Parts: sequence; structure tokens; C-alpha cells
Amino acid sequence: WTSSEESPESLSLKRREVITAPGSADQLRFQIRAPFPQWPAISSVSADPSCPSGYHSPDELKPHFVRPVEDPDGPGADGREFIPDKMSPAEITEKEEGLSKNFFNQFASDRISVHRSLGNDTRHPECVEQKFLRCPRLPDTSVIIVFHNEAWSTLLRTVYSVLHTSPAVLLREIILVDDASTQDHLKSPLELHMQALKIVQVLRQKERKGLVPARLLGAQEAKGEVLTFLDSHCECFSGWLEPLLSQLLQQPTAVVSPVIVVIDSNTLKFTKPHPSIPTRSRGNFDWGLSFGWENIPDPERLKRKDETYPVKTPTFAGGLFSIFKNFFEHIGRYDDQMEIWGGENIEMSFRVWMCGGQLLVVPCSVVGHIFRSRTPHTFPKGLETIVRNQVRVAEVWMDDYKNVFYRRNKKAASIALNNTYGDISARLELREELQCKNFSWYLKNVYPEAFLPELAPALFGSLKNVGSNTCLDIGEKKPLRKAVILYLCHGMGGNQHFEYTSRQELRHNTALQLCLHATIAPEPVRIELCNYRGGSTVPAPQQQWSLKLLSPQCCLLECEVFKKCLTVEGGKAVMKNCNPADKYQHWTFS
Ligand code: LR7
Ligand code: MN
Repeated sequence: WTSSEESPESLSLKRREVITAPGSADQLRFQIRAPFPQWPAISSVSADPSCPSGYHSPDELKPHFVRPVEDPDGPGADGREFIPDKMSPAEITEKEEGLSKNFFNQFASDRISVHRSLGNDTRHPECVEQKFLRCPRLPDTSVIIVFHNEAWSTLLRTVYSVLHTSPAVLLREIILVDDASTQDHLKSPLELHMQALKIVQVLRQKERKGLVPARLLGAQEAKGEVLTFLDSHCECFSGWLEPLLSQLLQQPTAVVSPVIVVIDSNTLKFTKPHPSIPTRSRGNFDWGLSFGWENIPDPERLKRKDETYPVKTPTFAGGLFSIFKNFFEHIGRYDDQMEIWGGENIEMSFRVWMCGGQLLVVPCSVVGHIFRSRTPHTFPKGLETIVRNQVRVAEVWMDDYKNVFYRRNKKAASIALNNTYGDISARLELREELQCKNFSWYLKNVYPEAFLPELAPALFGSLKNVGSNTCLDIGEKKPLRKAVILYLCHGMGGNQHFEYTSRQELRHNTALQLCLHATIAPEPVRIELCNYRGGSTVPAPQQQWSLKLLSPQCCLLECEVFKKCLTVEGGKAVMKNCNPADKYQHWTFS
């Protein structure tokens, strides 16, 4: 088989045969041509006459298998939730301490075996039946886990789950990279424990720099053909590794992620996959540059012949993925000036697609991750660090679309304006050197479903009510169908960012497409999904506003179907008869 840049699909059409066909190594010998001139061909996948017959199996001999003393069938077995008996006052204190340190239930985690069983393999039958030839063998991998002040039980459970689910020949090593943790259990006790496991090494970053520099350190030391990154609070489900490696073998310029299932941060329950429910989600981003999940759109979903087929995804969560080490180096590793946490997942997503790679979710690979609602990490230079990382993404990769982000995040706009995001010349050179496509190519070809805000809206900013001196604000995390609120003007964009569009809507569109929706008083004016969302529909009349200019800064906001104007009354936004003399009907954009 030959993989060529012109038809990356041609190989994948035969993929079931490649990975499941019995037969001699000779019949299956194949070579992967370098997809880029600068990138050396991978030769190690050609057949080795002495290599063993048969298929990879999780039961394959594990020379490094070490059984921890804890019972895999103890509390939490089969991925079940941990339900404590009556808790003593001391236990309640312990639980609270664990929560405040980690923002997950360390108390529960500490009482579950570090190699708890996840029970039988509940993946889709097409995944369970899939077989992977041992010859020619799959590439081997280094698993790199970076951590900062991770709890002992979650970190060890991550390590043991890798050891117990990965066929030994495919697991070259596990590299733990400590991002300058301060907790004692992560110092010599960790080193001693890991030394006993032989194939696990601990690297230390002397200074706290964040997850990107830590992963780069791990990658530099890694000896495997493939790099596999995991967060420090994961559990691998059976059969997770082979589908990732096999997909890379077929598409060596892919970056592949498992399906990431939830380990509940309170009960530690592992959400096992359901055999008859196909994969539903892929990654996306919003115009605040946050990562999010969405349903796989129909055209992509229908292209999949069965559950073993990968899903193209516009972005990835960033924490759990595999990539050929030489492709990682070719495609520009990471932006090494990104600090602490945030932004690198979107950066890598844009870069991989724009510079000739692809981002795939492999549904037969399942890994659990403890999702938590808040970050427990300290930010030595403040939360601005995240915005600075995002500005680096926007400046390097987003062309004119960076302004769509800056309009929504005033902090980002000021970092960009004052040029305090550091030197990006090396990243711009990389973009040049790899002859990457531009951002509109990415939007058009990789994420055609993306909502594109107007590049140059007529009016935008926060909408201040002159009479009450407050600003329109979408309020909560889930503002849909809720009353718009009036809040102290903060001038940061965010929840107070509105744009007046060429279709006369007043939009807040960072993640969802939300529109200001007129109502009949006394019902307060609401936030609704915009009726016009591309295609042929038109805005609902309640979502069409005409501006009756009073000054260059703005106006009365009239909804023509009601012939009424947006008014602040009793701290609420309501529709009333228009009266240009009423200051509570005057609005300014700023
Ligand atoms: O300063 C730090 N140093 C670190 O080493 C901060 C964090 N870390 C480590 C940390 O111990 C953990 O192993 O970095 C890893 C990620 O940090 P988390 O787990 O506290 O945050 P998270 O799960 O929200 O991280 C998600 O977003 C990050 C943005 O920078 C990274 O992309 C993470 O890889 C990503 N995690 C995932 O993709 C797992 C799936 C969750 C989702 C969505
Ligand atoms: Mn995490």
C-alpha cells in the first residue's frame, strides 16, 4: 500500500483489510512514502521476516506488569461510582480538603484501587472484533504524562491503566514530566515507586512553566516512534491504543485522539461506552477561542462506513492524542512561548489542518478523563496568561479573523495593541516554511459549518443605557430564552458584546448565535437563538431592530413589528412606546 498526498482517502478505504486480514507478512508489506519532501520516510513499518504471527492482544506478555497491592475489584470496580458509608467528621474534613486542592473528589479517588477494573469491553461490536496484526507491527509509542500537583491516586491510576491496557511491544516507555510540583508525595516517593515499574521515568521541570514546556521536555526525551500524550487524571479503556496507532500507520500525517469519556469529578464513576451508540461528538471552537464539543454534522457522519472509521474534527481537546514523533517535529511541535495552561489546543488544531495534516477522532479508542468545572492551578502571572496565549494563536494563524476575536475580548485587543504577547517571528517563519494555507481556507474546507460573524459590523461593542448607566448583558452561562439583564458596564466585551448586523439584528455571537428578541411588555426582552443562521431563513421580526439616531454614538432601538422601543424600567429591559425624550430609551455603543 502506498499513502500519497493526493489521495489520503485511498488507503483508508481498504483499512479493514489492512488491519484484520490474515496472511503472511510478505503479502502485507507496505511502505509509507514521505508526504512532505522535508520529512523522512518511515521505514520501520516494513515487514520483518522474524516477527511473530497473529494479532496484538491486551493479554500479550507484559514483562513490566506489576500488580499493585490494591484490589482491582474493590470499591469503584467496573468503573462504578464510589459511595462512602456514613462519614465521620474527620472524613468530611478530608473530603473537603481534597476538593479544594483538586476540584475533584480526591477522598473518593484515594479509596478506589489504582488499578480498578473497568469490567467487560462495552465498545461497539465492530470495535471489539477489530484485530491488529503483530506483523508488520504497529509503531510503538512513548506515553507522556505531564502534571502539576496531581493527587497520588489519580496519577498512579493513570500510569497503571496505561500499563494494564497496552500490549507490551507497543509501549516503549511512560514519561512523567513534573511541572515543578510542590507537594511532597510527588518528590522522592513518586520516583521510588516508578523506579520499581522499570519502564516509567520521571523528568522534572525546575521552574513552573506550564504544560506546553513540560510536554516539549517529554517529547524531546521520548524514544518511541509515536508520542502519546495523556492528562494526569485519565483511565484508558480496553483496546484504546491499537486503533490510534493503526490509524497513524494509515495516515502518518494525522493527529489522532481517542473518544474522551467522563470520569465524574465527584463520584469517580467512569462512563463506559455503550455498544449500540455510535460516536456523536467532535471538537469545535467559538469566537472567544474556547474549545467546545458539537454533534458530528450529517455529511461527516454518513461518510463513516462503520464504527471503526475515524471522524474528522475541526479542533481537538488537546490533552489526549497520538502523533508520529517525526511528524510532531515536522509540523512545529508546540509554540514554546505559551505558558502555564490554555490556547495550545486551538493553536495545534489550526496549525495541523492549515499546514497539511489532519485531526481525527478514532471512535474505537476510548479514554476517560476527570472533567472538572474549575481549574485548581495557580497562574503566577495571573489569568492574563491564557489570553496572552490566545493572542499568539490569533496573531499567527487567524489573519483578519483575529479581529472577530479581539472585538469580543477587550483584554486580548489591548495585549495585541500594546504588543505584549512576545515574539512570534519563529511561528510566522514556520507558517511560511510549511507553506500553510490561510485561515479562510481552514474555515471553508475544514469547518464549513462554522458560524462566521460579520468581519466588519456597522456598530459593535457594549450597549449602554443612558438613563440607567448600565449595559445589556447576556447574564448567565446558559442565557437561551432568558431575560437579557442590565449590569454594571465593564468594558471587557465578553457577555456585554453586541453587534448590529446588516440584517438589523442585535447579536451576541461568541459561541452560540444569540439575538436580542423583543417581547410584549411587561414580559422582559429575551435572548433567543437567532432565527437567521445562514442559509435561506430570515431574521424573525422580533429580532429586527431599527436604529433611530440621536447622536453619532447612537439611538433609540425600535422593533418595527411592535412599533415599540427598548426601554429600561425597574432594572429590566422591556418594550414601550417610543419617546425620544426618555433617557431610559437612549442607547450608546461603546
Ligand atoms: O501549569 C500547569 N502545568 C501542568 O503540567 C497546568 C497544568 N498542567 C497539567 C495538568 O496536571 C494536566 O495533566 O496539564 C494537564 C492539563 O491541565 P488540567 O487537567 O488541569 O486542565 P484541562 O483538563 O481543562 O485541560 C484541557 O485544556 C488544556 C488547555 O491548555 C490542555 O489542552 C489539556 O490537555 C486539556 N485536557 C484535555 O484535553 C482532556 C480532555 C478535557 C477536555 C475538553
Ligand atoms: Mn485534565
